[in-house]
Amino acid sequence: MTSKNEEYDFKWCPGCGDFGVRRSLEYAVADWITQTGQSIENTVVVAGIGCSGNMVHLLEGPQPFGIHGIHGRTLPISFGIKMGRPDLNVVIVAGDGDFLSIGMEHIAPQAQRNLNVTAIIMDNAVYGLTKGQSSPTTDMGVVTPTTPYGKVEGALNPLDLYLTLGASFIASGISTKIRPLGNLMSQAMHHPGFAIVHVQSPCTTYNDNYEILKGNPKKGMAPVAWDIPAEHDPTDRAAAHRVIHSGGIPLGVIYKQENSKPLDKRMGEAWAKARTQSVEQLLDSFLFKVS
Ligand SMILES: Cc1ncc(C[n+]2csc(CCOP(=O)(O)OP(=O)(O)O)c2C)c(N)n1
Ligand code: SF4
Repeated sequence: MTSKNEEYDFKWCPGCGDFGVRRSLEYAVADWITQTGQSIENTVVVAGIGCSGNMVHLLEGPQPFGIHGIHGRTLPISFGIKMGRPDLNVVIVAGDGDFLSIGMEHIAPQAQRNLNVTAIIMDNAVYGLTKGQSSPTTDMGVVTPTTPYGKVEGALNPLDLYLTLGASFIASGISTKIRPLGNLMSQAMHHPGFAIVHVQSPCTTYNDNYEILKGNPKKGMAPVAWDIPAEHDPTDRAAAHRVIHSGGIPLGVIYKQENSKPLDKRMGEAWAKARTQSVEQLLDSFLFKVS
């Protein structure tokens, strides 16, 4: 994709949080181009399946490359891209259903590899595209089409999961704070390693939780989302753990591993050690020799 597909007829519902996330991503990609001097074609957006994944078709302005693959497989696709072209700025856009349910098994290996990509996860706590079924982040007890008597499982804490699995950069944002969210995405793109920006992006049709997140003083409702204080040291893993377990939704950079070495660097070092062999030597090494 190098030009916007005008014939693509998918539209987000009015007020969908993904509009804000898109704007933030456009700012972050523009910043990336200014700061690195790379062309827009050096950025590749790898999309999951869901309303959120449709972002790859709905970006405004200059277009990066884009891949709309299969449900839950943004990470393996990104892994393939980075193995072939480690120089590309790979950005994943996916929903909580795509990334944390069907796609969950891929997070641990890529975190351990420290794959150098940025994953932007739009969390609306439902499967939006398929009409509001419960997702891993839906709270226990919530009634959805797949949980008509209330969800019986607990809700996953994605930030805790990312920290446990070894992601080397973890940030949390909200779709209503467009510039701060764009700034988190920029930091994630510049981080050398596996960076996740987990975004609260409400679904106005199936789970409109804007008021819960932002609060409503007229109704005496305190916001659930809160800004991480400036004193927080994101390189301190124990402090990151405390932030995640402080309750509510912390907003800002939670964790950033110091001296993070991405997979492409490690691979380069391994290749440098590898012995070069001629075709004859290689074939010879497979021969079964009888002495
Ligand atoms: C293998 C496979 N299983 C199921 C589906 C159906 N499906 C499409 S999108 C989706 C969930 C989307 O939820 P989420 O990732 O949270 O994105 P949202 O639509 O909420 O942005 C599902 C289950 C599919 N497309 N492919
Ligand atoms: S169904 Fe929900 S997530 Fe999907 S476009 Fe509409 S508001 Fe957004």
